Amino acid sequence: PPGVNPYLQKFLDVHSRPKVTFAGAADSNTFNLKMTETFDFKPPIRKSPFSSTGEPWPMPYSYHSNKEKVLRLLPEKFSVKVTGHTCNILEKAVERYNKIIARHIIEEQYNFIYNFDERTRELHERAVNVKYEHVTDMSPLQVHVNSDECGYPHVNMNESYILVVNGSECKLEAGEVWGALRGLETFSQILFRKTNTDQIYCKETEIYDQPRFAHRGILIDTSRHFIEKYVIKNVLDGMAYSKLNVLHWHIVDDNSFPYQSQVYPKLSEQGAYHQTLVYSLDDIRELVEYARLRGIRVVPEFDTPGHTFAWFGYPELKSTCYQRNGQPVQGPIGPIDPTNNVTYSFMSNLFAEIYDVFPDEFVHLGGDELHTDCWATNPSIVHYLQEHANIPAFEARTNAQLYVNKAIGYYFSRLIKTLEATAAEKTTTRHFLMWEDVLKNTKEVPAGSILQVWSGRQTNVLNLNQQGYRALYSSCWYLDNHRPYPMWQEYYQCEPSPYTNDADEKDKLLGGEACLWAEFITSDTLMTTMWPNAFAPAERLWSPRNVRDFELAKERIQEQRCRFIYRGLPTGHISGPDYCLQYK
Ligand code: CP6
Repeated sequence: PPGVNPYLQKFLDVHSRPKVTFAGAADSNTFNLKMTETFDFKPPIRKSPFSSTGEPWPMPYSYHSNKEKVLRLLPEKFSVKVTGHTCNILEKAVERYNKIIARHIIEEQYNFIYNFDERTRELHERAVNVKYEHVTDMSPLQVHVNSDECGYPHVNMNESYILVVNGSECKLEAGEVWGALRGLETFSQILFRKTNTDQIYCKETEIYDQPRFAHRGILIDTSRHFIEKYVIKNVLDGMAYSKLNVLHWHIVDDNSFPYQSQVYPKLSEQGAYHQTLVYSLDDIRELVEYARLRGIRVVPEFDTPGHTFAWFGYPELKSTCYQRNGQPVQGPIGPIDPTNNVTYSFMSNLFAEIYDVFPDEFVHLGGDELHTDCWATNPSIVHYLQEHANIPAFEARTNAQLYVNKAIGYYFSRLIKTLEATAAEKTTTRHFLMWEDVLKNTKEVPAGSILQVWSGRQTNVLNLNQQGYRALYSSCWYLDNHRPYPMWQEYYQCEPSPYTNDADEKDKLLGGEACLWAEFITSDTLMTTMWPNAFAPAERLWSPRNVRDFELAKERIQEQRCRFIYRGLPTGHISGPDYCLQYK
């Protein structure tokens, strides 16, 4: 066709090439290469070269802006003034956001930014669509925090804030420093730059904001592939830019044990892929502090009794399973032995160390995907559980699933009692998260536990709640599970809550997590697989439940992707052809 895009022409030319023949094929297999994609010839809307039209992601609880009235921020006159309580979290955040807001000024990179042709300028201005007729200068941003709390973030932290930018004031007010962090992020997002000038602008804006859910998480898995420390920091930056507040660190699993314990060094000596592919306790402290400064909690997961092949630098923890011929199964395979006293003293010592490096009140104990076939084959385990836990031995033969579920119940109630006592000895408190599997068919899960739904739908949340447990939802946000390519719209449409009433919802569904399991990602591909897909759960978990129209969200999500690129975070495409202008 006339005027065809030259890139597309290359694809079309494929049809006129000779057919590809495979030499040696019996009956001369011939392959026709086919075009299956249909292309939309509309040129994409050019975004701001500063990847910004000043629209926030996730959408605030209440957001009003006035395109008729814009304010000009002159970097040399602008400053952030802390007028209320301050502390190192706030001071460091102000430093970070100053740099994000005026990086081009600080780094004297004007030339990268202002060299745009007329067409780019016009398209940008059309996208921003504001009137520059009544411009006034912006006053310094006053940040006022009403409390002096400045410790470690927690599930009940107050993340709400008010942000007002108009001709007479520019003010961010928050009850706690956590709200100030979220508000500074929003402030940095509603600024945009006028093309071909060095000026930053902001529409007159009034925001009242608060999260829908308290627990807005991302799961990373450092067992299947080792994830470099700097990549984890990138993840934490991306989380801060998206108002996500829990890093669920699935740190060990069958494939490797990169947690370098000092009390039990053989765990990583024998379980890590390599002695350089470990996280020392200092590495962990560094990451936890990096997260804390961004209002992000780090919840470690030490998954037991299944998914533990990498733990058997201490073979005494392992259950022996037997084959039909009575021979024991060799190798690391086999869950942790729930009937051995050594198991519980080991866990107590290990978790005492874990509590030291991970100050979060929550620890994830795993409990997923336990295979049904080991414990029932071991006569001494079956005998022990009959004696000590009243689990009928005949069920081991007649109903393997029921048997293993009851056995998990025994293991977890004893493990949790042990780990609660360990916490008490250290005069600290810990609550426990587990995968939903732990609850199936057993009533032994201690009340107050939080269960994470990863395979079932919202009805599983209801079921857990009816049995007295609070829930986290993840099923629809398996970010590694996309085929043939990610569709942010699907992640975005997912509604985690079975409730329509806020009070029930807040009480029973703590929030959700996007899970990025690492079988098929590495340190080098983690970021571009996680983002932009995790933008979708980030908005679902922060914004009110009626913010769910992806037609309305698509411009903003594109802007968020470009914002990440502009801030230096590797980020993938928004399910299809698109682009961001990049500056290094
Ligand atoms: N590892 C662990 C995994 C998964 C789970 N636990 C998993 C299961 C199914 C899918 C993706 C990941 N890889 N320890 C389940 C919670 Cl589709």
